[in-house]
Amino acid sequence: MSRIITLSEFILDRQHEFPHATGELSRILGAIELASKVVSREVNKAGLAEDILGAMGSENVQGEQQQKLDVVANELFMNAMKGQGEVAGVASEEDEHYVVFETDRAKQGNYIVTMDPLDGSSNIDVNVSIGTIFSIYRRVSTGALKPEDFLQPGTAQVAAGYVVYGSSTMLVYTTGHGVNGFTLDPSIGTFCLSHPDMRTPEQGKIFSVNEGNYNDFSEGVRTYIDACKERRYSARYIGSLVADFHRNLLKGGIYIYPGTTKAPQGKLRLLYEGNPLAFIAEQAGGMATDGSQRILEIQPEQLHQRCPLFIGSKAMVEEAAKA
Ligand code: P6P
Repeated sequence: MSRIITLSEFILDRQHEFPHATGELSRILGAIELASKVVSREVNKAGLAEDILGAMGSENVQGEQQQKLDVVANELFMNAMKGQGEVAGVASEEDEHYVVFETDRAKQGNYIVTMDPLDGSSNIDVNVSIGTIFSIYRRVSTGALKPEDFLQPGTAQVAAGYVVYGSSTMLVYTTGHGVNGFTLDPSIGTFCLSHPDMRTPEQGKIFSVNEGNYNDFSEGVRTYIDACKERRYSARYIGSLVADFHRNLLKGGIYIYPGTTKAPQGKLRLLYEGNPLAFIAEQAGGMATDGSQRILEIQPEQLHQRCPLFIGSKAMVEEAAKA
């Protein structure tokens, strides 16, 4: 039996990959790991726990029905970030404005985090996999946090990752030196290295798109979808970005959430969905564009701005963009 490598051990082993490695980033990733374990426990008992399922009866900044677990997950990640002091503030899908941490230590923090604490949460009640997505940046301003600390292009990310709460709970992340996947062993409460140096196939045979919107897509997108069908590719779309992205990353495929006539910028958010997954896709040999430009090079103007997303196997993203 090969030696178990835990996430904590892996992070420390790779610390040398950072200039001026002082353990700050390791501590942030450690805090995300801890919060992910707690969210995994809550998600996995959701069907049984009293009063944890369903909608809160409130809406988030997106105007979307907040699920109770959305709020729980947001609080868990926020508290984890606040508690360890390297993070000065967090921009979350669940909060209209970025949250500034007021502890003395956090005020000295060199990093900010953007996150979608529980993406696809409307799937919780029907037991479909959901996920957490995060990006980590060094702050660029001095003194009090400013919008420019959060409105950095994706190329400035120092780390990014996602957690998929599925048949198993996996944490997948990159720091710009490849992509590695860790599976939670609930019997010991530890994420263990299960997918070292993940690479996504150059070409795949899976396409993930909500074809219910087909008639609102551009001619180019419709042409590409038709080509996928002509080639008898598999249509796989479960309405949960992290789960669709993770499957395509492993097997090869493309996920498309394009702009439509009604929503030219599509539905997904640049700061905490597009950028972190684009960083991972590129680090695994894949590609991510908005249909014309590299996601990571988009200069954000607003915290919750949307972007069309074409992401996955390089050859497929390139072809879709040319269609
Ligand atoms: P639609 C979930 O709300 C989400 O943000 C992604 O996880 C998912 O891929 C997409 O939206 C589903 O959106 O419009 O196809 O239902």
